[in-house]
Amino acid sequence: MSDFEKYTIDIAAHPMLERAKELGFLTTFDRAKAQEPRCNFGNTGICCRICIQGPCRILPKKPGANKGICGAADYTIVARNTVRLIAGGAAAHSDHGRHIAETLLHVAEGKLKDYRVTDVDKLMTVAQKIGVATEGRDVNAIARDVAQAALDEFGRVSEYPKLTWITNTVTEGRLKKFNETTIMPSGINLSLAGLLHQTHVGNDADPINLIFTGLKAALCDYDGMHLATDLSDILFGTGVPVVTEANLGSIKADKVNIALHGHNPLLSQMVVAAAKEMQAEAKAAGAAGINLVGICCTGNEVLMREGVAIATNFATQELAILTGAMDAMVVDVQCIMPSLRSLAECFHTKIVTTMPIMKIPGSYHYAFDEYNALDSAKNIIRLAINAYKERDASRVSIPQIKHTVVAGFSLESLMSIFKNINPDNPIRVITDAIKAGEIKGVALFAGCNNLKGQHDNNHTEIAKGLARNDVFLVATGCAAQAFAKEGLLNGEGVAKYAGEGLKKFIGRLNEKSGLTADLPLIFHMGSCVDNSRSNDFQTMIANEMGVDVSDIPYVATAPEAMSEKSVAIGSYHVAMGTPTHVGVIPPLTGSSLVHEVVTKIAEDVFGGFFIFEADPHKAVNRLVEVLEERTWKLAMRA
Ligand code: MSK
Repeated sequence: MSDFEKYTIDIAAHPMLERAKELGFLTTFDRAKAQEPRCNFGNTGICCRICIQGPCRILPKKPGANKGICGAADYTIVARNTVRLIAGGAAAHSDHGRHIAETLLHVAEGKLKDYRVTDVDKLMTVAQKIGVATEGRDVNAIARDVAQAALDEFGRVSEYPKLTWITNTVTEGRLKKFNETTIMPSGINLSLAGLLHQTHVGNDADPINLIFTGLKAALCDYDGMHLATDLSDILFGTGVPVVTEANLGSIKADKVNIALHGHNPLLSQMVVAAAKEMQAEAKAAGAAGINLVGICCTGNEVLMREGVAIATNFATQELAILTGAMDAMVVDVQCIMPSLRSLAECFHTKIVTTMPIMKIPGSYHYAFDEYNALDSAKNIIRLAINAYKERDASRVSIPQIKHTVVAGFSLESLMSIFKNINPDNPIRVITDAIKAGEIKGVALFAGCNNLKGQHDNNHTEIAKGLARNDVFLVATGCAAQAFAKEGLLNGEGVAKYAGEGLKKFIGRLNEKSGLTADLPLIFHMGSCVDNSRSNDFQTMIANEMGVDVSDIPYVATAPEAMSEKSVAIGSYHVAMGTPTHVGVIPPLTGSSLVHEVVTKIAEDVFGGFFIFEADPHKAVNRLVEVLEERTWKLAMRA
């Protein structure tokens, strides 16, 4: 096996890695290798850098060095480091949500000419859910109140009222649990600032108290994500099934190629709209038109709503430039490698940063202006068209590898398929299949790529293993993109990998789906923030079964977790009562106490717990075991 094959299972990536080698460019795969061996203190979470007397590294058997200079024990250091990761993730997701809420408010106030409320039905549903009056009111007045309710989530400084989105979207049982355990937040900013205060040097040394504060921050993550999903749907429409394609073969040699990368759909939606208007300009420059492709979660946002193809996911973002055909890469926030800029110098590619909090020295910065959003998008497309004119055709080398993708499964679109089978109570389509033993339950795939393992391998191996075991699969983020690139998001995936029960179940959905394409093996629910769609799915299943979410056979897995956001997502899933697998051993093994709490004791309190297992086959066995245990317990109750 060549080094490239060891790096990634994505065969489209291999020739691009070869090309990088020829150019002498060290990709993220090379940089990951160069970081080995990792420092064991950092790797196990017992390196404390909270104050600048440090770093303090814990040597458990060495008197004096078995604690930090301040006296902090391993469990304090590990707990503090972990909850600070959660705070970072929750801040990123919720700030993304705040930006969308601010935009919706300005739309409702008539200040923005290029945006509008696209999905009025979703606006009404969200308004009713959070207690905003709708009867006889103007759409913009309702939108203003919904946006204001979202913005109020951030600035509240007293402990009451509690966060609106959590209060109105989880089961009664969960709400009671969050209140009893005092992890129910009232204000997002308040909770995150409180956490940073609590973890300051000389503050909280109690790992359990710290973990509970971490869970409170994780619930802020949930709240920010949920409102981001809801308000994005209101502004841009709720995803419906789309057929498109994925992998580097979606980049077109004869077109102006623009990659949309990051997370926030505010600008990328405008680029999609502008591209439709500017095809003639591209043709005048000698191209066959404009081709948009997505990377990371901005890619997932425009895939869900516009059917834009997926070029690749997090770990292979550099490779899109190595095709020599990428004219511009437009980035917004989160998961964007700073290395893109130096790689772009080897080609004609323009890297365009757009947000005030995400700049890369030497790249083009086109400040995103929501007041002139469409014009901002057009300026960026013009930059790409001009770059296309500089493209050296002899340096274009696009791996002709791509797969058909059937995606766009918002919960609404999934329910409309279920409705064709059971018009009176669509959710019973899945609860009946679980009760009948046709499927063993549901698994959510979330999260990133992590080069501590072979790129995309954990995602695909675990998905195939669970599918063979008749588990219904939903996915978001870079996990969903791994599946798209590997051909698992189409009907062929069902034929190849689904067990008999799952095949029968999806077959039944196919008969009544009303779609021209066959349904996929795994249902792509959207971007990272759209994990909230999966949480709503869980809540619906639990309510229909008459139990709490902690009792239903529903698991989550982040096979290649990497970002702080993935730590926050995993943590709130545990608080939601979900057994949550992580395929990378996180930096907390330095404290057996913290490790025990999150993998075992958490189950006694919340019903959810972490499973840390790097081997994909062992992970499948464990997840199936957990699902079977829950199904058995449910049957015993009946
Ligand atoms: S982009 S957070 S690498 S899923 Fe959402 Fe992918 Fe993880 Fe970023």
